Amino acid sequence: MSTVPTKAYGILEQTTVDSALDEAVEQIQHLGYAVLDAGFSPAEVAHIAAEFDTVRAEYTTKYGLELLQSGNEHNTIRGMCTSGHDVFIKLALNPNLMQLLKKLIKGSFVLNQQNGIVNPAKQGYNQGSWHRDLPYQHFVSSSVLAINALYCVDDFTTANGATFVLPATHLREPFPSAQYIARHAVQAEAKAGSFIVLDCMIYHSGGFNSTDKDRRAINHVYNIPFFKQQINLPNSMPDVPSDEAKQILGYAYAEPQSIDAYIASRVGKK
Ligand SMILES: O=C(O)CCC(=O)C(=O)O
Repeated sequence: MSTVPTKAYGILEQTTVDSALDEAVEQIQHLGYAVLDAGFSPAEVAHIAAEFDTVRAEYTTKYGLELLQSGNEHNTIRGMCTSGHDVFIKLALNPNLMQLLKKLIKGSFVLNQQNGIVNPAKQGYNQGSWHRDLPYQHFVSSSVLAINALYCVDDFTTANGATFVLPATHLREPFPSAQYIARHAVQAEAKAGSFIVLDCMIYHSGGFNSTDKDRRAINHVYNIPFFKQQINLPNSMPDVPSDEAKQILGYAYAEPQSIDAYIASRVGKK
């Protein structure tokens, strides 16, 4: 391959970036995905992995494997931040991620869901199909509506089914042709302790895990407050200290239960 040209002509405007964060922002805007380091020490990465297994075991005991299997829910752990293990609330408020989201989403954003995801060894699973994270939607938006930050509990490798993305499909309405998919799908490898950050309108799919070990991840969908949460998280979460955390976790946006409650919520607001 010849070297990439550095000269240009006819340019009136150019984006400038001076940090890894800005590079990730630019890549997500153009291609729909990027990898972001969460900034954890190896001990913190290991702690999250251990807590993941504890919560998974508690969740499976609570609901029962048979029941979870009957709804194809046995590879998903819903609402990890409601588990009582504080590390998942901290993960949902990760400072590097918050900085990135503030650059990508105009105005406020809310955590829509935080779900543990297991890509099981040699089986296939419910995320192994192309989808958008605002599923069933065939429009594009001039500004970002929602972002999925998929935290890698384990290294994501080609062998263990690292996430496939179809670059730039957040910018076009239809699902692309089989030919486009075969030619342009990219598998996003990433180290444990990273987030694979996706514009929620990009088509993506988990890959097949051909290793002997489950591949674990935790998805975090954040969206503009116009959309409701997948599950009402504040209802089953311990109280959180700061007002900003409350806002991001959705305490401020539960819909009033009645007109009376709505009117009461407006009192004193112009
Ligand atoms: O497990 C993966 O690689 C993909 C997860 C996914 O598709 C999702 O969180 O929407």
